[in-house]
Parts: sequence; C-alpha cells; structure tokens
Amino acid sequence: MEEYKPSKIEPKWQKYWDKEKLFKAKDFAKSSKLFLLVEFPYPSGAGLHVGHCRSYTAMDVIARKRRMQGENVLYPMGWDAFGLPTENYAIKTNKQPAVVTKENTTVFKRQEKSLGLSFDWSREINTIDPKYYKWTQWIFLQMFKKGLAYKAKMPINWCLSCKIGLANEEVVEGRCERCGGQVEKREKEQWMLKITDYAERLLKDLDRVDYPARVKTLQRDWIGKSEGWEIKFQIKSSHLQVPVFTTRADTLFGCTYLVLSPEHLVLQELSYSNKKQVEQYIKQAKHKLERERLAEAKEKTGVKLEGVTAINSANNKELPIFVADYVMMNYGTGAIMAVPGHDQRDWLFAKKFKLPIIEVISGGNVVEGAYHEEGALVNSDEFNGLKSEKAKEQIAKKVKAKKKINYKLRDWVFSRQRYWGEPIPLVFCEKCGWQAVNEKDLPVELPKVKNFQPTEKGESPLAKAGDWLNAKCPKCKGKAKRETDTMPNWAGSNWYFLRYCDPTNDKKFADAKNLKYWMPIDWYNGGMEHTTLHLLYSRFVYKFLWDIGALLEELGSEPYKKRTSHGMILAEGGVKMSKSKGNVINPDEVIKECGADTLRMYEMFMGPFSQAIAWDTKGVKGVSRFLEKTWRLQDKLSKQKGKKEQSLGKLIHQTIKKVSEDIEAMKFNTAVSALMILVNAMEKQKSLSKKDFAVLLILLSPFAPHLAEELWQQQGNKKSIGFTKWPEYDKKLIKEKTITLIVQVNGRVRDKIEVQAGISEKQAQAKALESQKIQDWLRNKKAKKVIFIKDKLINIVI
Ligand code: ANZ
Ligand code: ZN
Repeated sequence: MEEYKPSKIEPKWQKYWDKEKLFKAKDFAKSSKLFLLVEFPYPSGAGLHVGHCRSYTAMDVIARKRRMQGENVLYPMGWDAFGLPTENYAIKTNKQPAVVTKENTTVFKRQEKSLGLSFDWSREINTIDPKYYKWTQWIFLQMFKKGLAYKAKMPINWCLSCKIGLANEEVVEGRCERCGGQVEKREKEQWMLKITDYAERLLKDLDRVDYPARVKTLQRDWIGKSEGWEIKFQIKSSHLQVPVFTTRADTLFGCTYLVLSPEHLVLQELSYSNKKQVEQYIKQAKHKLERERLAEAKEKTGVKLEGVTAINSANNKELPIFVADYVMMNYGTGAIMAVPGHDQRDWLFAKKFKLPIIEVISGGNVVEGAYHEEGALVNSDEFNGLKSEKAKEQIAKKVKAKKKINYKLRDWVFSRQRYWGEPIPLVFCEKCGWQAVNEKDLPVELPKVKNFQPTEKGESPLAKAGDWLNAKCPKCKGKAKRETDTMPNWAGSNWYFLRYCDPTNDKKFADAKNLKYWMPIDWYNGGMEHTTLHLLYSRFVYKFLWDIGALLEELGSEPYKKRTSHGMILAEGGVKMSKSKGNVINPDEVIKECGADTLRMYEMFMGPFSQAIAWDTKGVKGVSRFLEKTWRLQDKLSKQKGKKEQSLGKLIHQTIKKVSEDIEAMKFNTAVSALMILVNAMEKQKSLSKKDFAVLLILLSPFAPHLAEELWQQQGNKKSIGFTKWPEYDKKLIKEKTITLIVQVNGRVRDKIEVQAGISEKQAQAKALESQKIQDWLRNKKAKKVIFIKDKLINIVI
C-alpha cells in the first residue's frame, strides 16, 4: 500500500467537498437547525494564526459530528476587514487599504480552505463590502433616530502614535491595545452610542444564557452595578450643595473631609482663596488616565480649598474640602465623602494630608489601615451598635439621602478620525443641524482618496475628500456637509451573524423568515479578549434591533444561547507568539510538513481546550505518527483476507461514548486520547474487524476529515463519510459493574464505598483514602498493614 501523503489527499478532498456543496446549510430544512459561530477574523497581514485554527477546528469538529447526527448545520465564515492595522500598513507601504485588504483576505481564505474547515462558503460576508455596510449604516441610523447616537465633546483616550481616539476597552494598562503606544486624555467631539441605557438588561439577561462563569463575571464587573445613596453636603455660608455618591452610608459619621474631582463644575462657583494653586493642579490632572488616577497603590495628590468648608448633616461637623484626582468626574456625582477609617484610598490620602481618621465600624484597626468590612457601628451617636445593613437605611433616612444606582459602564465611543471604516451616514446642515441620510441613499460609500493619512490635528482624512463632502440636507434641501468621521472597527462585527442568515438580501439586513429559522445562535466560540468588547457590544445591538421590531419578538433579545472560549496558544517555552520574537508558528508550514489533519488533531490534542498552552513540536510529530499508524491499519485489513474478523466489542462502544460526549463538552484532548487507545488496540489485534474499522474512521472524521474520507472511500464507500450516520453505543455492553466495598480501620467498619467490580488492592486503597471519613480516622498515620478481600473488604491497620 501507498505511504500516507497528506499533501496528496488533502487538496483532493477539499475540492470534492466544495464541488458536492457538502457543507451548504439549507434555509428552512425540516431537520433541526444548528447555528455554530466562530469569530470572523480580521484579515491582518500576518496571515492566519494557529490560535484561529484552534477555535475554528474545534467548532468544525462539532459541526461535522452534528451533521452526521442529522442536524442542519450553519457554520459560516466572513471577514471583519475594516480597521487600523491594515490602514497603518497601507500608509507605510503607500498602497490603498482596499488593495491591502484584498491581498490579506485572499491569503486568509486560502489558509482556511487548506485546513479543511467545513464552512458554508456560499454565505461568505465581508464588512467592507458596500452591500454589507449599507446595513451597518442602517443600524446606526436607527440608533440615531431613537436618540441613542449623540455627538459630545468627550475627554477621550488619545493614542499619540495611531492618532486616534480609543474606547476605554482599547486601553490596556495605560497603553494603546493595538500599537502599545502612549495614550493621553484629550477633548474631542465624538459620536457616542448610549449602551448605558441598556446596562440593566445587559446585566440581568446574563442569567438567561449559557456562558462560562468567568465571562459572565467579567461582563458583570464591567457593567459594574453599584447600589448606594446620594447624600447632599451643604457648603457653609452658601446656598451651594455638593451631592456625593456612596455605597456606605453607614460610615457617614466617619467622614472627615470631602473630595471633588478636578473636573467638577462646582469648583467654578465656590469661593476659595488659593485659586492659582488649584487651577494648576486641575490642569495636570486632566491629562492623566483614569486607571492611573484610580490605582489604589499610587501616591495620593490633591489640594485643599482654602476658606471653604462643608457641613455633615448627620452630626453638623464642619469638613475641609479637597480637590484630588483619585475622584473621577464620570462616576457617581464626581464628589465623595471621604471615610479614611474604612476606605483605603481615603486612608492613604488622610495620612498624607494629616487628616483625622475615625473608626465607625468596629472590628479593625484603623491606625494601620482602612477596615473595609461591614459590622457594628461605633462613634456614630444614636446609631451605635446597629449593624451596617440597618444603619445604612436609617442614616440615609436621617439625612434625607436618595437611593441611587450607578453603573461603571460608559457610553461607547463610536467614531474615529480615520479613513478605513464605514462612513457615518449623517450630514450637517447649518440650519437643521445633524440629519440622517435618507435610507434609500444608503450606503454612503467610502470615497477613494489619494491621501488617507491621519492629520496631526486629529481631523479625519475624509475632510479632504472634495466633492464627496457636499450633500443636500434631507430636511431643508439646502447645502450640507457629510460627517467625515468613520465608524470604529467594532461596527461591522456587532451584527454580522445576522447577515449569515440571509447574506445577499438587498431589501433588509436579513429576512424575518431566515432569522426565524436560524436565530438565535446555538453555540458561539471565541476569545476571552472580546468579553467586554465585541461580546457586550453585539448583545447591546441585538437588544436594540429587537426593541425596534427589526427582529421577531419570539426570538428573544439575546443573540447567543451558548458561549465558550478557547485558551491561547503560546510559543514554545510558554511566551506569547510575536513577530518581533520570531517565534510565530505558521500554519502553512505545519500543513506543508505534516498535513492539515495533523495540525487539526494536534491542536485538539495539545491540552484542555479552554486553557492557554504552549506549542510543542514534538507533540505535532506524535500526532503525525498516530495518523500514519491509522493509515497502516488499512494495509492490515487488506492483508488479512481469509482470517476470521475479531471485533473489539466493548472497547468500540466505550470509545463511541467517550468521543461523542467529549466532543460536546469540548474535551477534545481526551477524545483524541480515546481514539489513540482504540488504534493501539487495533494494531495489536491478529485480525481487524471491518465494522470496527469503519466506526474508527467515523469517530476520527471530525478531527482528521481528509484521512478519514480517503480511507472511507478506499473501503468502497461511495458517499462522503461526512454524511454517514454517527454511531450510537450499546449502553448495556459498556455498563461497568460496581460493588460496595467495606472499609475498615483497625478492624472496625468506618465507611462503605462504591467501586468498580474487580479492582485491585492498590486501587481499592487509593479509593478508600479519598474518603473524608477514612482520612479522619487515619489522621495522617501510615498503614502498617492492609488486608484486602476482593470485591468485599479492605482493612487498613495503623
Ligand atoms: C464613602 C465610603 C466609605 C465609600 C467606605 C467606600 C467605603 P463602587 O462600589 O465602585 O460603586 N466613589 C464614589 N464616587 C466616586 C468617584 N467619582 N470617584 C472615585 N470614587 C468614588 O464604589 C462606591 C464608592 O466609591 C463610594 O462609596 C465612594 O466611596 C467611592 F468605607 O463613600 B464610598
Ligand atoms: Zn437643512
């Protein structure tokens, strides 16, 4: 028989699958639908990453298996192709971004095809296609019309090297997420989307979806709901009042000063004698980033306002007022009541400025640091002895505080002053202000411009787009100018999955019938890094579309039923893969050397799917040898003519069970191990059963589809293995018998445990030691002697 040559068989079957349209999802088919989704890639110049392969292959394994189980699977792919890296690269190389994008997309598509992924390519979408972004613009217009899109002067995160405004989510540890460059605060006019209007629903509906716990936690923390009170502080000898937001009204008697954020407007009304000093402080604070300002560990700075004080209405005490940058303007009221005994930042500040620290909750030692816990009140007059929970309500009532809910979530900065994005479909008329472009005039196409460099002033390159700028005001028909900002790179991805349901519709983003059939998405796998970005944004946009009736009510307002997440693939040695370190694994090379099936199977085998794991070239070789071994079983089968076939019986059924269940649980690594055990057993057999071999090929086919298809058709099967029925296991055959084992310590019965029948003394002892009861009796003492009666009793003598 011929040698196993992936480079020969893989392209052949890819062509065959394509030609037979095997993976085409059928709209409205009677069989039950399954919408499987992976995050469509940004086609960067670096080409497909092995991390993409991990996610795509995993879902491909599930897609292939479920098709074999009779489901109508939609597993689509597309390109999220607007964005900065391409634009930056285009600037560097003096090419048009559209040209660069086309090149990159071609590479990505070739690479994905060479992996044998079972995408329905007839539904391929691309966010830069005007037929696609017509609907991205349409969705924006609906938001604009409902008042959810507004333009505001915002202190934004400005990346000095990309010359672009960044959302909070795009600033990682004070640096630009994309280029790692320095970020500072700047005031800019920006289009904003009011995601904050949806904060409560985005939070509450997390209860209804099947996401990993850590994804839910991250989203909850990001939304950051906080329930507390707004308490007003009277400024002495003035009509002015300063409200503060606090979650700890129970600590009001411990408040020893107030703090205003440097951006607080009341600073302009208060009369204090050290104006110069305060102004100087404000000026430098404004350039600092939020994270920097909020960091607990950071050295506290601030300035006392000389000559003004506030009154604590709980005890009529007079309090000094400070301006300090650890209080943010965009949270709560922009002012706080400082309780240094029980808030660590206040404590550090009080130490530095020699302010009194009063203990009002007993249990800690406020001389050494703030005591955060709740507890019984002290030094709080008539509230002494009350527990925090009650005290909060009662103190709030005494000072007439209002209950208040705050969210950390911020509105979404939805514009940028760059070229390579969807134009914002609005025009500005001197008479009528901002106006929506008529829907029939969509899409507003991105004009071709020669010069797409960002400007130093931060103006969009489209501001120089000549004729394109001029438009008619849809309202008064007078002269108007187009908006020159473009949308951020999240715009195209926040609704893309809907387009897969009906990718060529030019009347709607997707027909209601198609949406009704395919939505919601049954299973969405993607990266953890998207948790508070794409995953949250798209939930918001989906809810909005649902609210305005663009989605059928019965679909519900959550797009994803189930979300899972893959771990990152690191370079050998456990560090991040990066071009600069030269440690990037190129899937093309792995495929060239070992084949796509090896790459696929290795990535499924390398470790627990949800965990980060380092690449291991030896591991790749191991999987490659396993596939060769499988290939040779074919030889064995053809040479054993005449011999009586031997079925592996129980092992076959155990493997069916294991592989089927593990795939569903995304325990791909243990599924592959089970296949390896089976192949080893077959190798040792004197003669192989044809039926067993067929089962092996079917179970193997989601992981190594090319090899499985080749051997399958060599066996004389005419139809693709992809449409063979997935096998079921015989429950009776694999049932393990269990017995009750008596466990004694020094001859006395101390526990009874369920164990598999026939286990050895060693296994029984290990099982017995797992019992907490037995551990308590042994108290770490070593066994002197063990008496074991098979399937009956174990006695540990100490
Ligand atoms: C008094 C107090 C006493 C506080 C205490 C905490 C502990 P979360 O849970 O995150 O909502 N705070 C309020 N507005 C702020 C702002 N704009 N910038 C910085 N800090 C601000 O936190 C609410 C607490 O954060 C509030 O409760 C306030 O400090 C502070 F023992 O008030 B607290
Ligand atoms: Zn007008």
